[in-house]
Amino acid sequence: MKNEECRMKNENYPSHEQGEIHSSFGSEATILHSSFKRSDHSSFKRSDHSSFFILHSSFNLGFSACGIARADKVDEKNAQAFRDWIQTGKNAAMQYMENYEEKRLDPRLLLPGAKSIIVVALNYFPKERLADHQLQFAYYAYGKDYHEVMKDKLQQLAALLPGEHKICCDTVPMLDRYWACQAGLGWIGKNTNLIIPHAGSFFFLGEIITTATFDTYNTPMPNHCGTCENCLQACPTGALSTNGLDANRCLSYLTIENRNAIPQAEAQVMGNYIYGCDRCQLCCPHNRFAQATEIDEFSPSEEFLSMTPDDWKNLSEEDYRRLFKGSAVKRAKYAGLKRNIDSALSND
Ligand code: B12
Ligand code: SF4
Ligand code: SF4
Repeated sequence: MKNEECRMKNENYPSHEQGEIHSSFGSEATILHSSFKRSDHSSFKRSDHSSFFILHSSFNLGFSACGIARADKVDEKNAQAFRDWIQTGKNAAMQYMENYEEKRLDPRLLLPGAKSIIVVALNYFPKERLADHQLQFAYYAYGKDYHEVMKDKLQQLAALLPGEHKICCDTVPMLDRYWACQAGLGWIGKNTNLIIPHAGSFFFLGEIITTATFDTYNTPMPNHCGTCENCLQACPTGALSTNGLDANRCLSYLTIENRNAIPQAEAQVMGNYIYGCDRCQLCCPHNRFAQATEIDEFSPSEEFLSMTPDDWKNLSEEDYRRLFKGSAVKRAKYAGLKRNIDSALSND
């Protein structure tokens, strides 16, 4: 029933033509489809203030969506929501989230003279996936570390801009999803992820803060979650509520960022996920639009795809280093991944 309601919502999306930039949300969205062929754009000329030039260039670099917001303070409602999240300890032990609050809530403090924020999305939905009987990794961790891939592409995009700029992908205190909303890329779902219409949420976000100004800016779009609550129900730990996410209970936090034992209550319901968790995205009806990424760096290796529970159980530090060379999985460290494997296998 819930799914049905979402589907009906989807049918209310404005229609769009194949082979065109999806701009049917007007200034709300600047979303690129794979049907928009790279070769079609050779005639576009560079212009320092053309948002379309940036859009076209971002597509050629492999980004799936791009929008531009005016650089400004985070609005008071969202700034307060962020402060409340910290004050109520929902950031668990991620103390870095408490740092640089002033800059996080006003990106103009990150780059003097900042006028615009270009936000891009990079698809990571994998072509090949682990089979259901295998131990699971969140899709975002299948391939190479996204920070490197994103940084490299953002640098190429930024090289086309006049003036000063600052590149951001996780390493800078920014509210990525807030800015993606402001730049019209999508809406923030009840699972707290940024959802792109007709594409879903399996996207990384990145930004360029720039002193450049543009001829067109994007604006936020309405939320299309409707009455759906699939993600709230699918979360095995109750980490999600209509007030957002409590990292203390989130398996993504507990299996990646957390350096202590996984609390018993959460360990018992982690199922076969040993790194991150995608349950609140996999159940989302908007992710039925997900299409496999064309970014080669995000493809999993043969060795990774063929790992059996026994292979994971016997994983040596050397195996770990080989399997996850250049991968974001290094964040959990060998000891963290071993902890997760032991926890998941003890549930069998
Ligand atoms: C800390 C962090 C985590 C923590 C906490 C997650 C959380 N929900 O806050 C943990 C470790 C749990 C985590 C998990 C995951 N993460 Co993470 N994480 C971050 C990080 C570094 C900061 C997020 C943050 O600021 N949280 C604080 C809360 C309060 O902020 P917020 O959720 O963004 O909410 C604000 C806005 O959304 C705004 N808002 C709410 N509604 C609306 C509506 C409108 C119209 C507007 C304008 C704003 C708005 O209000 C809030 C307060 O300001 C970001 C990178 C970054 N710098 O932003 C990546 C990031 C959010 N993570 C990402 C990913 C991929 C994941 C996982 C999917 C990985 C996985 N599979 O295991 C999970 C998803 C879990 C989930 N349901 O959120 C991506 C998300 C991409 C996307 N499409 O949304 C990001 C953006 C990294 C990136 N650069 O791509 N993550
Ligand atoms: S990532 Fe998993 S544990 Fe965290 S909120 Fe989503 S479903 Fe719940
Ligand atoms: S984010 Fe949650 S509530 Fe929104 S459509 Fe997806 S599953 Fe439903």
